[in-house]
Amino acid sequence: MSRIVTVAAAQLGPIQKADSRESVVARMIALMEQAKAKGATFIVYPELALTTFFPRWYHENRAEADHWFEATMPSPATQPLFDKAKALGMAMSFGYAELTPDGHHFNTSILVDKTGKIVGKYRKIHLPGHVDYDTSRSHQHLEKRYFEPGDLGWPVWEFEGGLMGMAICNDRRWPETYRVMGLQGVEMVVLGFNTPSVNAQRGDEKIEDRMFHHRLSCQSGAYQNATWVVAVAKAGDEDGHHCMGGTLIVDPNGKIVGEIDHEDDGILVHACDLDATIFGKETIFDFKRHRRVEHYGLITERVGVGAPLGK
Ligand code: CDV
Repeated sequence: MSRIVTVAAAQLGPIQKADSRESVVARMIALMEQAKAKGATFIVYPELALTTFFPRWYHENRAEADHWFEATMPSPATQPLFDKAKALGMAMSFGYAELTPDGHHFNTSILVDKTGKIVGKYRKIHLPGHVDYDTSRSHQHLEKRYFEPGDLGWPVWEFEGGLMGMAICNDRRWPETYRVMGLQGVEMVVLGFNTPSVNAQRGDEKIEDRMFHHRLSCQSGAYQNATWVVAVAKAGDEDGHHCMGGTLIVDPNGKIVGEIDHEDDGILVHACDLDATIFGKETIFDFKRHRRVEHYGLITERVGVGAPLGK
């Protein structure tokens, strides 16, 4: 039986603060129709797909940020997206800010099957940035203020005939993200990102360097775990703050098989053969034969290192 998943990486161009959820959902539906026309059966949208990247905006009163969050999913504004996905028989994944019934805030992604049912949820674990307003930065990145670290780990799901996992933006830079899923046999990791093209703490860093780190992270995660990686950007200028693009799909050999070269709404479609993961999983990255867990204790015992010698 064929194990091809034809996936559409659905990049969103900028979303301004003033843009409504309804207007964004209309753009997502337009991308879904394009994806369907190109033969995709699974569409992946970015992190915090429904709104601007609001953690760049500081609210003294944290609760004032709650209007960026969804208290239900589907919500009235996203119901048309779920309806369209069901009508087209399209599975999907997208990110949003989640407010739970008991008042917790997460940066969340979901997996939705072809019938429109939510079958998987992931809450972002590696939250970058800071809690308080930071005058030393060129811009704010307040994810640690507005979100709690995810509490669901990195499960994988049987989905679309394979083993699927999710991550969100900064997670893609951490080998632990992929390895925890790799140890469950993951065959495709889907993730969305909002990456400012300027490093708030290092203004001379070039966008080329930031793209290099993005590709390096996704490619190494794919290769070292013999998995497909689908990474989807929200790109372009949001109210004067620029996010880089770089939506791409990486094969289980770590090679980029396609990349979007603009910063607008657009799709990248690729027929991903899940059986292409088997060779790596049975040879160089056959974890059960080659891993030496007796030497890995520090990975979970210690969070970080002290100051380097000489400081
Ligand atoms: N949304 C993110 O997690 N962005 C981070 C930035 C702040 C470095 C990223 O890793 O792309």
